[in-house]
Amino acid sequence: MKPIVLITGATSGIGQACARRFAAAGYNLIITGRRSNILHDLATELSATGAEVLPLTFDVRDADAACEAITSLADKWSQIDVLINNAGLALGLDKEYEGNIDEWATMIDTNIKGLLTMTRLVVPAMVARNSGHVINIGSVAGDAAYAGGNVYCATKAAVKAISDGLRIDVADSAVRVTNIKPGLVETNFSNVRFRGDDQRADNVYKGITPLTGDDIADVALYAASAPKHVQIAEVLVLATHQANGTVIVRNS
Ligand code: NDP
Ligand code: 8X3
Repeated sequence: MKPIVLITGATSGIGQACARRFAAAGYNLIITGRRSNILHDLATELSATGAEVLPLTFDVRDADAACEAITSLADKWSQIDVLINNAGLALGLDKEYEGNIDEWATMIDTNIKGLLTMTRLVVPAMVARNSGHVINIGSVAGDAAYAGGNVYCATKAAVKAISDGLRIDVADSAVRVTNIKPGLVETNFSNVRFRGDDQRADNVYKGITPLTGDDIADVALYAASAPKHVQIAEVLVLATHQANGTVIVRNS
C-alpha cells in the first residue's frame, strides 16, 4: 500500500510542487485548498501518473469544515503518513501601527490557527499508530522581523514554536516533526501579499535567482524519506544570494 500525504494549499506554489514531487515518489495524495477547480485539475494530472488523489475543498480557517473533511475520510484515506501544513499567506508590508486589522486576522487565522486545526485533526491517529510525520512550512520570516513584516513574521515565529512544541509532545512516539523555513520562493506569494499588484510582486525577485516551489518540495521529500530514526527538525533554505530575512544581494 502506498503511503498517504495530505498537503494543505496544494493549488499553488510550494504546495502544488509538493504534490507533484510526492506523487512522483510513490505517495497517494489528499490535496486541499479553497479553489476546487485547480484541485480537481491537479488531481486529474497526478492520477494520470499512477497516484491516487483525493481533492478536498475547504478553507483551513473554517475549523468545522476542516473537521468534517478529515473525520469523514473513507477508511482507505484515513491513515495519513505525512501532513504538510503549507497553506498560508502574507498580506501587505504596512507598518504595524498602520496595518489592516482584518488582514492581520486572515494571516493569524490561516497561518497559525489553520495549521493548528489540521494538526489537531490528523496527529492523534499518527500517535495512536506510532507512525507519522508533520512537515510545517515556516519561514525565514519567523527567525527575525523585517520592515513591514510584523504580523506575518509573528505567524511564522509561531509556526516555529508550534513545531517545537509538537516535537516535544510526540517525542515518546515515532512521529516526526519538521519545520521548513524558506527564504524567497517565487510563487504566487508576493502577488497575494501585494493584493494583485503583479509589478510590485515581480520586483521582489528582481536581481536574484529565487528559490522555486520545487526546491522546497525537494527538502520536504528529503525529510519524509529520511530513515525512521532521523528527524529533520528544522531546515532554513535560502537562495544563494540571500543571507537572512533582510540581507539580499541583487545584481543590478
Ligand atoms: P502561494 O500563494 O503560491 O500558495 C498559497 C497556498 O495556500 C495556495 O494553495 C492557497 O490555496 C493556500 N491557502 C491560502 N489561504 C488558505 C486558506 N484560508 N485555506 C486553505 N488554503 C489556503 O504561496 P506559497 O506557495 O509561496 O506559500 C505556501 C506557504 O509557504 C505559505 O505558508 C507561505 O507563508 C510559505 N512561505 C512562502 C515563501 C515564499 O517566498 N513564497 C517563503 C517562506 C514561506 P487557495 O487559494 O486555493 O485556498
Ligand atoms: C516568505 C519569505 O522573506 O517574504 O515567508 O517573508 S519573506
